[in-house]
Amino acid sequence: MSTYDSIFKYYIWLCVVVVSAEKSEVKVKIDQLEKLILQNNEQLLQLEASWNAVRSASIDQTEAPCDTYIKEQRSQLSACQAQAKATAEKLKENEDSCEILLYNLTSCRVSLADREDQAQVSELHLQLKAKDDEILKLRRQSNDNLLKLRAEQLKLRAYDSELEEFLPQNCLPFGSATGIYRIKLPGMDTFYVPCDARFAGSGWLVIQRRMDGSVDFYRNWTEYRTGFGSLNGEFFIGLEKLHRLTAQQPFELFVYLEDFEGEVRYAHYDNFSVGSEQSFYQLNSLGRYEGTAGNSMALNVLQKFSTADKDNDSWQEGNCARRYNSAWWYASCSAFCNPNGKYFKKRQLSSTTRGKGIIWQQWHGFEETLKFVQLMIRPISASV
Ligand SMILES: *[C@@H]1O[C@H](CO)[C@@H](O)[C@H](O)[C@H]1NC(C)=O
Ligand SMILES: *[C@@H]1O[C@H](CO)[C@@H](O)[C@H](O)[C@H]1NC(C)=O
Ligand SMILES: *[C@@H]1O[C@H](CO)[C@@H](O)[C@H](O)[C@H]1NC(C)=O
Ligand SMILES: *[C@@H]1O[C@H](CO)[C@@H](O)[C@H](O)[C@H]1NC(C)=O
Ligand SMILES: [Ca+2]
Repeated sequence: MSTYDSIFKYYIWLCVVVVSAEKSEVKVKIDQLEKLILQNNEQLLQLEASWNAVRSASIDQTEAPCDTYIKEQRSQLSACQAQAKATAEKLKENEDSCEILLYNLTSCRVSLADREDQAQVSELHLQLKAKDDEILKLRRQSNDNLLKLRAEQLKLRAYDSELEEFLPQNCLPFGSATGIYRIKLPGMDTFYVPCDARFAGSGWLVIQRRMDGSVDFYRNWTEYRTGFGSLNGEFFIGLEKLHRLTAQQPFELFVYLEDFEGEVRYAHYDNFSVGSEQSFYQLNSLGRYEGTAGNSMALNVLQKFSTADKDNDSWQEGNCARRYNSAWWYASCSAFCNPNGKYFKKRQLSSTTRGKGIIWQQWHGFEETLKFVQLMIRPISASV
């Protein structure tokens, strides 16, 4: 009897851990089992009682004829034994079904645990989904921000181009600063120019410089129109820019010269202006000369610009630009200057290179070349 009790205890303990639905199902089965076992108990008790009754009866009837009596008792006993056997079989059946129930309960628990895992997994799925949503939201936000940024960049560019209109038109506003600055002329993109306050006061805009021979100045019309070289070193600003600059307002020109002995001289003109490409960038005016190097540009006034591929000089027989490896407002080549000539690293020229170097005829003639040249311009109002 006590083994079944402990089985029931175990069942009850198991039932506690099972979810309510399964719990009630199991409880019904347990109730049925309980009833069965109670019935068995009663039957067993009855058997015991009737066995005891038979035993006392047999003791009471010792005087009855023994043989028949014993026979009767034996058949009764075997009937009892059969009944006991049947009862034992029933109990065994119950035991088996209890085992099955136990097994089912265990698998029930296992599947419950599985479901718990699944719940955890689906919880993770939910969390993942939430993260995905968050990422999507962030992506949208960052896209929005990108669009906003682009809009701001466009605005900035618009402001920039508005600001460009307020950029200086020459080096005057940069005062005594020496450096490379951005300027803006009407109808033209902004561009950079060197401003130089070292040689002749402040506000000078450098338009040409020779200093070491690092840049080839024997170039064609297109290149002289556009300009070339390095703003930090040797360069030519370009005829179109020269025209646009000097068409705006009157400019003065300062030619700074240095020879190989380190001597410095200058030529200053007070009304420098260059015509448009239609006039072949004619040197419209120079104004009055003043200086220490001599007026070697005098004959260039009202001359067109000439390059090796565009002969606009007044020399009928040939091209001065080709003859002197250069490009300039040549007249008939003689009595001139040649700031764009070939750079020689020594002063003295030979008979074959005569006039082909950086010449300032009124100072060193045709046979000697210069070490450093810088042409600069400045609005006339500044010199007052
Ligand atoms: C045990 O589970 C099996 C299959 O799930 C079922 O067929 C059987 O009836 C169950 N037995 C009991 C005693 O609950
Ligand atoms: C001018 O020179 C540049 C550089 O050498 C060259 O690319 C261009 O074709 C030349 N232009 C003409 C018109 O010869
Ligand atoms: C400067 O030269 C231009 C011609 O290019 C002339 O019209 C102007 O009057 C000159 N200015 C002065 C101050 O001489
Ligand atoms: C300038 O040079 C070009 C090209 O060589 C030529 O066609 C034109 O006639 C010249 N103009 C003058 C005024 O010399
Ligand atoms: Ca010619």
